[in-house]
Amino acid sequence: THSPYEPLQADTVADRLGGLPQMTERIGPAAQWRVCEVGDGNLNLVFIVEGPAGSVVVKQALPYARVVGESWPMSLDRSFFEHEAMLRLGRRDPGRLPEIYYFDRHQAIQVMEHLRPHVILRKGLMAGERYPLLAGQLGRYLARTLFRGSDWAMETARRKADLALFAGNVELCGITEDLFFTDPFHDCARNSHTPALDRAVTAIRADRDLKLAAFELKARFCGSAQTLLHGDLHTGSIMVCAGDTRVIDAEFATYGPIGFDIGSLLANLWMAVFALPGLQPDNEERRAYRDWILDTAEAIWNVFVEEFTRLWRRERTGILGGRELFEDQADAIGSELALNTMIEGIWRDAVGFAGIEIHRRILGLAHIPEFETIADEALRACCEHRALMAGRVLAVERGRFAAIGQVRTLIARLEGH
Ligand code: SR1
Ligand code: MG
Repeated sequence: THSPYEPLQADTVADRLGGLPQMTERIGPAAQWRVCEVGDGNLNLVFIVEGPAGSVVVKQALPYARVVGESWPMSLDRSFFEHEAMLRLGRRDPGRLPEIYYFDRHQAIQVMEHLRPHVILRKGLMAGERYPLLAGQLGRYLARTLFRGSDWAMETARRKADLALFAGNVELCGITEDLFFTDPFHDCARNSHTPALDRAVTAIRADRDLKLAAFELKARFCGSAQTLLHGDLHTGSIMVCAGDTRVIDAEFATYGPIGFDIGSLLANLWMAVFALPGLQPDNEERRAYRDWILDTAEAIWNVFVEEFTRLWRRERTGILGGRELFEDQADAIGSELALNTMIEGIWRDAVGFAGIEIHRRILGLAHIPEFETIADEALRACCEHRALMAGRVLAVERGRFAAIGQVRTLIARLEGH
């Protein structure tokens, strides 16, 4: 008895949603709403709805990929998985996601908190803004959500139920499998790249070691259901202001390796550094900003390790709690050895996934504005090529980065290239 799915338009939002108490109680009567479509992502419609008493965000999935058009149909179910993931991630790190006020599965509509004065982190970084709380809040977000969705924290029944639930997000998981790990490394019709990179691209597609690394990392992504991932944690999925950081857009949520979200995020920070010569003049200020981004990436990882360690010591109550193995015998050393092995594996994965994320953002379907807005093609190609060289080392030699400071050394070496 549901009315058939219909995409919202700015001038139909009041008619369609004006009867919802979740809206009117929060922002006032529909007759006084002002509605503006602001979505600039690859997939969905996003409206800001302002009333006399406040404002909310309305997000609706389209039955196709917005970035391509109706020729790429896409299931509305992603909205259901996004909603389920947002609820879980929000519970695992309270306050770090927008509050969700309403969800309509059939119309694929979510109504949520309008974050103000937040901006998309990617835009803030392109504008040269600094966010003092960013690293701490994101490092803890990563540790809490990734630990608390895993076998270390969840008991068997809930964990298996969630694994089965999110296994249903097949369509978006399949997009990640293809767009990250396969498309960039062969001549796929969905790909595009800066023409001046033609020779580098030919070399990449003949690079057996790199393709082997992509293959191994794809196998890791598909076969290692360590935790519930956000699944698309780039700087466009984070909103920030001076005092707050929020994570949005969890529609690619899936069970996967802990290092995936971490690597995606770090890669986008490192790409922001490689894009700087195309976005700002070369001066002291730019060099200081570059250092701030690299410091932020390092601090995110360091805070992640610190918080993950705290959770490991205090909250290990799940299937892999291991208390019988270690604590019953007061084997604190065994427990710490297990933790260290885990963190080393997470880091190795994160480094490798970062290398893959860099490739797919320069060679695949979904590019990033840091590079795309560099009008001078030769300069853009130079920035992208340096990032690709870093990405190759990260993916192929992911086992040789003993500490995150070594990535900084790699970046510095390539900046002089
Ligand atoms: C067709 S979807 C392309 C990309 O946009 C999303 O934001 C994800 O990053 C996805 O890979
Ligand atoms: Mg998104």
